[in-house]
This record gives sequence, structure tokens and C-alpha cells, in this order.
Amino acid sequence: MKDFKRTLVTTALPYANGPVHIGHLAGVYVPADVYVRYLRNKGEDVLFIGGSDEHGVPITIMARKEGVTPQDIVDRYHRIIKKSFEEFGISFDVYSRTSSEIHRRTASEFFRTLYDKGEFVEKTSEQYYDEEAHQFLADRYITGTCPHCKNPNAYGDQCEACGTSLSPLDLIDPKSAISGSKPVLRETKHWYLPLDKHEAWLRKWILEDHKEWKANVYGQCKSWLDMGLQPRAVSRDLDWGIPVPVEGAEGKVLYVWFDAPIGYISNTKEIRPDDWETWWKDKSTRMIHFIGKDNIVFHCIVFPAMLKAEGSYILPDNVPANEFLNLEGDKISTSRNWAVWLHEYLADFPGKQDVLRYVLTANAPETKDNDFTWKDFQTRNNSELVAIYGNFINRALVLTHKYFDGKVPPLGELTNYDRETLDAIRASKPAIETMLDNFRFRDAQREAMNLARVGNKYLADTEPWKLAKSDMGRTATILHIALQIAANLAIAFDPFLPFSSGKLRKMLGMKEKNWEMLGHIDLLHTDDETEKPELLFEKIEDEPIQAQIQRLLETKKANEAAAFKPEPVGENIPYEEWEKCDLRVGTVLECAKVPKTDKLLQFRIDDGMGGRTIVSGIAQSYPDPAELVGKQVVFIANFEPRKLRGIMSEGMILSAVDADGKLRLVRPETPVKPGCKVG
Ligand code: B3M
Ligand code: ZN
Repeated sequence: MKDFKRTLVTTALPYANGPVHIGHLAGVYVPADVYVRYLRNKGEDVLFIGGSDEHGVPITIMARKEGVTPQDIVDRYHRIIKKSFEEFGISFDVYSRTSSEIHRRTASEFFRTLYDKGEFVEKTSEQYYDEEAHQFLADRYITGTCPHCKNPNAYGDQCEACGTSLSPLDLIDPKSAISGSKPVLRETKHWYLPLDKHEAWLRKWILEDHKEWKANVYGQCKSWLDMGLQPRAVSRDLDWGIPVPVEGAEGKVLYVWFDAPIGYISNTKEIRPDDWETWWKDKSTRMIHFIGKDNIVFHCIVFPAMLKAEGSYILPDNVPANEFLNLEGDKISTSRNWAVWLHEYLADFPGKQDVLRYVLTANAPETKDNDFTWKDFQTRNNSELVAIYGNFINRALVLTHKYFDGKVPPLGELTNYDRETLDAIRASKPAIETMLDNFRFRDAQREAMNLARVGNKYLADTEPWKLAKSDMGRTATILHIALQIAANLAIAFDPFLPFSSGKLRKMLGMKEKNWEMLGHIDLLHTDDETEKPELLFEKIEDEPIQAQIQRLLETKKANEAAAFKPEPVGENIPYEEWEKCDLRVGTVLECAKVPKTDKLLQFRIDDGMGGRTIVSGIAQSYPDPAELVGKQVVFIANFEPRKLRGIMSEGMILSAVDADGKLRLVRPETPVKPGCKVG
């Protein structure tokens, strides 16, 4: 690693158009916070920068839908997001926002510098304009028919039915989402960052000089570079954002992805007005961007190109982007409410921030997408945090209070097993450090948990509670060692589980939490007082877990119902064809499952003509066939009889297929005489 004097850590600025969920936490904010806490505990000079991204089209769409201003929207969500981060212990030095005045000025000046240096190219192109609303339309504001799958509700940037990315000009019958009118093409001028001109140095900088970047990041950059970079527009026709600071650019704002990363600079200025430049321009500063995989191109290619074009800034040293976290096997989605929202989690599991931090790190999507499940959450809490770490700490402290009045007992003569155990403690520091230095947070946390395992096993093997009856000296030594392990755990876990580590340090009477203490076996001294132990973690029962799973099942059902689209209507048929079909009403006399089948029910129907048998494939929707007896059904009476499982079926019973795939029998609204015609 190159020599550096300070580390600037940035985290992606979440859009202020919704609260934050576990995917955000797992992908970006927990790993960044673990890293920052680790560096701080090492005594390094660190700045941890966060903030809300408050521009962009989706925020304006939401405001319009709700009939409020975009500022109202971002005020609302900025507050919620900021609070969630605070509650989960994400220890930002600053959490600001891109609607701030200092940001407007900083981004504006940045643009102007590039403009004055001739770093942009200006291009005029034709874009859709809404003549009723008097404005150009962002891609998302245009809907129309998808040229590929004919979905009539495709957006100007993407068809969500077939997944194709589109340009507004691809849409058949485009419509403005604002006024509903047909938009017209009009010329408009924009400024472009000519990424093609930056390609050569970017190639060298990333592909040759940063081979150490994570494989997922390096790979994505390489494929972008191999495709060849194109100029990218850095302005938009929109009335929400930072005005383009150029004469004749009325009605144009900076593209949200141009101003957002500059937010890192503005937010640094906000807390370090006097030396912010040291953090951004001094070569001995190391800058690390924590982001999710969908932001890689902006942080590894576009933003570095902007910084380079400006000329006085440093470039990021590493961009340890994560993949995505799924929830119970499905992609997290705000619009489908398929998420665990942080504020809701805390309402359901008050005080359990560290449990979620632990589980999210244990399952961090570091190299591939990963899955969060409530069962796994419960298991990790109960069989790792409670059964290993918590149990060990509790035993060590309870025994210390029972036999030594809560005072750290003296260390006597050591056995081989004691020595091996102490060696394991000493070895933990370099192991955990290497992992943290390489952004391998799951491995690092696992290593810390292994140390707790060592402690747990040590007590289980040596059984000091038995020895206490015969050998107090030995009991003292064992508990002394156990307490030193506990003190080490308080240091090792501090970056990951800051709340519990704080609690543990307090119980152990530890004043400090320097990382350098890790691996030492003299963190506590004989006769130091410990506090009466409180449980570090509590068992989570099945009930609250079931409640969460149930809530998700309900969400899924509601989504399926909302997503329901009737099947397309079949080809027209002439009247004579329809006439051939003889539909009748009958009353169910008997109904039972056909043995050895999953789907078939055998009906005996009173058809007013002596009765008939019909076999119907609806068993899965009617698990209790007896309840159908006495009900009326509609059936095709002249359907050619056919044998099903050896039973002659004389007709076909009609049912509707509901959105969830369940079949529902069709029947007259009030009972009619069996044998009546339907038509
Ligand atoms: N707001 C996109 C996102 O939340 C964007 C990140 C900006 S980082 C400068 O995924
Ligand atoms: Zn399509």
C-alpha cells in the first residue's frame, strides 16, 4: 500500500425519495462504517462523508404525483434517512444534502471550471417537448408502446415488460406523462463530457495501475472500457436541480449524476471549511468510495474523468463496490415494497441494531448477490451472537462475580492449553487486519467470532465452575484468561458491533478501545473491577420471525394482484360457433377427490335430466370437496364424453382463473332449476 497520511471515505448518496432498507445498509453503509471505525480505532486520520442525493427526475415525478414540491419530498426523506443512519450507528462525520447552498455553489463552480477550460462539447439534438406543459420531457416522462414486445406502457428509457432499454425515439405513439398530449420533437442544446477523450488514461489507470480492485469492479470497468466510451450529457432540460451556470442555459440544470458526486466535495467543505482541500487535493490523501454495483461506472469512470478534467483533484484509491442483497430470494424493490425498511426494523426489534449489522455483514454481498432471510437472521442471532459470543461473555463475568467478587483474578501457572489459547488471541490481530485492509468484512467478522468460539470452548473444556470446589488457583487463572479474551472481543468486534462493544467495555471497566490493544493478553489487570453482567444479546423467538415472514407473504400477494393483467382476448368466432356450445346449470350431488391424483375431482351432478358424472381438474383450489355439495355449477353439457383416470366424464365445469392462479367455480347469482340453459 502506498504511503498516505489520511483517508477520505465516501458512501453513495442515497436518493431522498424513499427511506433506506437493509440492501443499502448491507451494500454500502455497514461496510463503510466498519472500515471507518477500524481506521479510527487505529488512530488514523479519517473523514467519513455521507449525504442525500436530492436531485433527479424520480423525485420530481413523486412530487407531481403527490401534488407537493420536490423540496417537500427531499425534506421528508432526508430527515428519515439521516435518522436511520444515526440509529444504526453509521458514524458519519457529516451527513448533508445536495439541495444545500454550499453544494449548489460547489457544483456550479465545478461545471464552470470545466466549461471555461473547454472540457465539454456542446451538442444540439432533437428531444421530445410537451407543448401543453411547455417543457422538455425527461425519458421517464414519456410513455408509449414498446417496439419489441408491444407493451403499451413502456417508458422512454426502458420497457419494464420485456426489460429492453429504450430511447424515447424508439417508442411507438409516445405520450407525455405530464399532460397526456403527444410530444413533439424540438431542438435543444446540451453539454457533454467527452469520455472518449479520457479513455486512454482511464484504461491505464484502472486496468494496469489498479489490478488490486475487487474482481467485480475491475471486470465491470473493463467491459465498459472495451465497449468504447461515448460522450455523456451532463445537463438536462428540467426545473429541479442546479441551474447550468452558462448564459442562455435557462431551463437547464446539471444532470443529477454530474452534481451528486460533487456532493462528496461540498459535504467535506461543510465540515472542514478550512482544510477541505487537503482532503481532496493532497497526494497523501487516500480516497475510498463505498458504493453498490449499479454505481460503478459513475465512480470509476465518469467522476474520475470529471476530477481529472478539473485538474487539481486526487482520484479514488479504491472503490470496493458490493453486489446486491436480495430479500427471501427476490430482488429488493421499493416500488413493490419488497424490503425491510430500517425504521420499521427498529420498531419491531428495538435496540437490536447490532444484530442486523452482524447478519448483514455475515451475508454481505461482497463477491456475488446474496440473500437475506428472516430464518437466517434468527439462526445467526440465536446460535452465534447468543450461543457463542454472548454465552461466553456471560459465563466469564458471572463466574468472576461468583468466585472473585467481580474482580479480575490473578494469573497463575499456565498449562499447554492455556498457552495455545493465548496464542490464538495473539494471532487474531494480523488475521483480522489483513481482511479489513482488503475490504473482506465478512471474513474479518467471522474471524472475530472465531475468537469468541475459542473463548467459549476454553471455558467449556476447562469447566472452572467444577474446579472452583477444589482448586481456586486454577479457577483464577482460567477466568483471568477468559476475561482477557473478553477484552479482546470488545476490541475486535467494535467496528462491527459498536453498541454491544460499548456495553461490554463498560462491564469490563475498559476505558480505551485502541485497535493496537488487540492481541494483547494484559488488557485487564488483576483486581480490576468488573460490573455485574447484563446479557449482550437475547434469544429471538419464532413468533416475531413468523410475523415478518407473514408480512412479506402478504406483500407478495398484494403485488401479484396489483400486477395482474388479463390475458389477451382470443380470435373472434362467428355466432354459429358459439351456438354450438350448450351450457347448463347443475347442482352438485356428490364431490370427491379422484384417488391417487392431485388435481382431479369427481362430481355427480343433478342436471335435471337424470344426472351425470363430470371429472374436473380443480382439486388444488378446493381442498375440501365436500363443501361443494349442494352448490350450483355451470357446465358444457354437449362436451364430448371422455375417460379420465378410468372415469367417463360427461361435460366440462366452468371456472374462472384468479390472479393468483386459483380456480373459482362459475355459478348463477341465485339458484336456478338444474338443467337450465346458460347463454
Ligand atoms: N443516488 C444512486 C443510488 O442511490 C445515486 C448515488 C449517487 S452517489 C454520488 O443508487
Ligand atoms: Zn417491451
